[in-house]
Amino acid sequence: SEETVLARLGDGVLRLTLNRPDKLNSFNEEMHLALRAQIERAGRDPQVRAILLTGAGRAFCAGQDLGDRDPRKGTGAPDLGHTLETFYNPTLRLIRALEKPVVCAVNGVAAGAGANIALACDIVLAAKSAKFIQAFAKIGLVPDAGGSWSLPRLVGEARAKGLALLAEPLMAGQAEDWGLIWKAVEDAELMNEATRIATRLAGGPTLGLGLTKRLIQSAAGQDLDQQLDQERDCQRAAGQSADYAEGVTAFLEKRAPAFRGL
Ligand code: T3D
Repeated sequence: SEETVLARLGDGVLRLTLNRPDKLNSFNEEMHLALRAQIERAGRDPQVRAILLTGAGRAFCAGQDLGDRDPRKGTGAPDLGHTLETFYNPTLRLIRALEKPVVCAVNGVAAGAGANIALACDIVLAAKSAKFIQAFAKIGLVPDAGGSWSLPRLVGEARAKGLALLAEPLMAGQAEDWGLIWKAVEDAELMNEATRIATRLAGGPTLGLGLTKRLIQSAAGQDLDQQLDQERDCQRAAGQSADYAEGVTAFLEKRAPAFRGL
């Protein structure tokens, strides 16, 4: 059968494409496991220095494949707590814990868990025609895939509640204005721009970038003293990297640094 996640490694960037376009790249179990395996590989493989996540066809991802949840099949109410714990939550945790940048190119509609997986990524670009929909309320569910956590942090409680309770589409441009995502770009430019950013990150000081990601993510859960302690520890580690020595040397020699991710 066709691969549910296409993976291609080049220039240090692992490009992952959700690939169930007929179902708007909605998640079935196979796609969950394929995506998870690729993110785990990214963590292990030193050749991978950034991830670029996108979708095939006209959508980014429509969240859970509701065909796999058809109540008319008479199998009784599913245990969605179990499916979150088994499928969505591990992927969310992996994206956040990966000490390498994850760029998301939202090429079309991102709905339900599809929207929230995009929002878990480190740099989110979206095509201007793309929209974000917290679709859960339309079918009686709650925001998942980290959405109830990331939305209020990204846009504040008023907008988070508006998005989650009303489940109306938010266009990419508005998402940028609200600080939900990094940038909305012209549709025709999306993949060029996302590739440019991911390639630049992949050529960066990977250890320092990974520690930077960790620090920014820690901030909301810590007070200033704790954060200062963590900055001290991370800076100590960064200061021992070969890329730091290269960065300073290149500066003093007035040339571009050649980071190796070490
Ligand atoms: O279950 C658990 O494990 C708990 C976890 C839940 C996480 C979740 O994500 S819950 C939320 C699930 N997602 C949704 O509720 C979104 C459903 N989809 C839509 O609302 C719309 O499709 C979109 C707004 C995303 C796009 O609308 P539009 O008009 O551009 O396209 P369309 O015509 O609705 O969809 C095109 C096809 O994709 C269509 O199939 P067809 O008629 O061509 O055979 C449609 O049924 C299919 N499709 C779209 N989304 C899903 C889907 N098929 C299965 N599951 C989907 N989520």
